[in-house]
Amino acid sequence: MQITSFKQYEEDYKKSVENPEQFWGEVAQNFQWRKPWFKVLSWNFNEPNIKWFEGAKLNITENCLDRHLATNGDKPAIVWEPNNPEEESVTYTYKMLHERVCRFANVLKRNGAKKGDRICIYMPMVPELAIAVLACARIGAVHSVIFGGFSAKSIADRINDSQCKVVITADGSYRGNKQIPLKDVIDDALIGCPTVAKCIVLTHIRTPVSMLKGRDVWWEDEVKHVNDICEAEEMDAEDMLFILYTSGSTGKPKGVVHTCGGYMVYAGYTFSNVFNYQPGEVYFCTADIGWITGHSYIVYGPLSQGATSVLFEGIPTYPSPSRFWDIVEKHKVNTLYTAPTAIRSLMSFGEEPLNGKDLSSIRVLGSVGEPINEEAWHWFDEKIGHGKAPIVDTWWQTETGGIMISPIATVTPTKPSFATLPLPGIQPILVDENGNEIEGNGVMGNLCIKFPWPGMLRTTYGDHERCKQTYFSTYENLYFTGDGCLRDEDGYYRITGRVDDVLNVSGHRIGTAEVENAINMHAGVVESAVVGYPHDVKGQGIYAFVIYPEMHGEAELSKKDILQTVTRVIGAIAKPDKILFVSGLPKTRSGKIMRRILRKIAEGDTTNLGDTSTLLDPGVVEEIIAAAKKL
Ligand code: 7RM
Repeated sequence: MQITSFKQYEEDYKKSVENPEQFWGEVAQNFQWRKPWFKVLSWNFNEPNIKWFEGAKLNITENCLDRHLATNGDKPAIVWEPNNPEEESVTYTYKMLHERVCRFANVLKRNGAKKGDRICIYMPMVPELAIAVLACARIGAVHSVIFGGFSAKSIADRINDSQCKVVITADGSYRGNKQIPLKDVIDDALIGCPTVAKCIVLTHIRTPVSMLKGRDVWWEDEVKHVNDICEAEEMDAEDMLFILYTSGSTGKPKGVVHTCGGYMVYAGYTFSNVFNYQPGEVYFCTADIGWITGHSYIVYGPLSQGATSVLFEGIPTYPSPSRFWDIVEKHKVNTLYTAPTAIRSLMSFGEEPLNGKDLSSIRVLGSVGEPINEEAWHWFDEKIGHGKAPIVDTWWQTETGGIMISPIATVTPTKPSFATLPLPGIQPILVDENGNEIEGNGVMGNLCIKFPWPGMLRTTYGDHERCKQTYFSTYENLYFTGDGCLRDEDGYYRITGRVDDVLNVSGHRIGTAEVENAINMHAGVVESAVVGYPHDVKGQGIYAFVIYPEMHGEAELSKKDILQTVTRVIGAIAKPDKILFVSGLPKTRSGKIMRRILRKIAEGDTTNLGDTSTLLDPGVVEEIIAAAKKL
């Protein structure tokens, strides 16, 4: 099923558009099903109602584990690299991983979890995180992984939204030289989570934690009480596999729902093709499993293809900015898949961290999460790939489940800062504000997809109407991505960034409304408006305009308080980079904040603010500009 020439890409693409059911039916033959489908696809984008491989039965863990045992049981599945390079790395072969997953699946059952139950996972980047995810899938429970940087309140909101019954966590996690007390955070969250009956705690950093009698149990104790035999639950192709919360333009994150069959086929197919993965190669994706990239391209995609996936606990700059290159050298990494923000950050340390590092194993490079600027692209190409490793700039979203627009390594000619061409099965179109298709090349517009693909979201948990409104109502009969896009003279796609009120900070999606809500929770704040601005390393930084009328004492202290509030409400990832106290915000007569103006001010470009005559109080703009200059 691997595409090996550009001609084959063109043929496959053509076939996938002319006969999608035949195309995906054939791709799906490369997976293991308990029972075949009677219909490859039924769909409409109005409700929306999308079904792939209807009638088919499977368990994704049989595809990620069991089916490799006979021939590849002793092959490394996961290579774990700890935060501290002095500690030993750990390798799990497919046989070992299978054994651990089955054992932990039995622990879940022993703690009352069953098919269809939702389970929240809040863990460090350790092998047990992958084991927990796969164990849920093994018994048909729905996992909802929450990134370790989210606050107790964010966790509680997510747990309650999907009524999780079980939580899996650890005492704490390491992040560079910091320790994060995960169990303490969970304890705070669970005060407001009546549905949670059990909390399973892994020992990792050996920090003292409090264990609530009847609710909390230790991972290490539990696994002693069960054996390692656990038959996989038979799942319908359209049964829920997982929920992953993601930010949108409202204050409340949505639980994006992915299902078993289509997601498996799409994650596996795209992994194999985009990275041109070859048997025996070592593949390293630096994302966190708390984000979709980790779900699809650390766990499910690679394991479904029998690959060796490196799982790294730490951060790129600890103990030094050589860390990635040391890992590449140590584990002879063939594919490195990372984010532009990491590349830019490492770039800023110059070439010294690269001196003496053997990067000759690298064959393919990948980028994901945000637009990659040309400078970072060339640095990645020259310094890391030595001009010999194709870069796959992969555009996709939590909602798409897998990579959508991307070069196919060794096949598609690349072009700096372009995600290039749609993968087979993906039909992108550009539309104008009115939803009219913009045809031809050398054009820009809003990026939509006009035909279903197996990895697409099926709903947003507990609120199907919201799924319809957010993705399928802006333009009739189209899935709207929220991204702006250029299609150049060659028909190549370049994603230019979000066109809605969603920020992309270091590749993490953050809704401006969410940050505003958090800031507004501070007692002294009356109102706020948040916009993004260009940031050298993060891609986008967060700029907050805040009305705080009765400031007693120093402004700097109030800023610190606000940052702490945001950290408590959402998590440190949403902390504004700049806070500007203002006496008013630019609003229209109907009370709408004119973010366009604030964005210009945040960018430091106030030469052309456009029409400000519709503002309620045009004078406020001058005042904000003056204050911003002093910040
Ligand atoms: C995989 C992931 C999705 C948003 C998406 C874009 C942006 C992602 C690229 C990109 C330009 C890329 N999922 N984005 N990849 N922009 N080039 N290669 O990141 O749900 O967290 O974010 O990220 O705006 O809509 S996500």
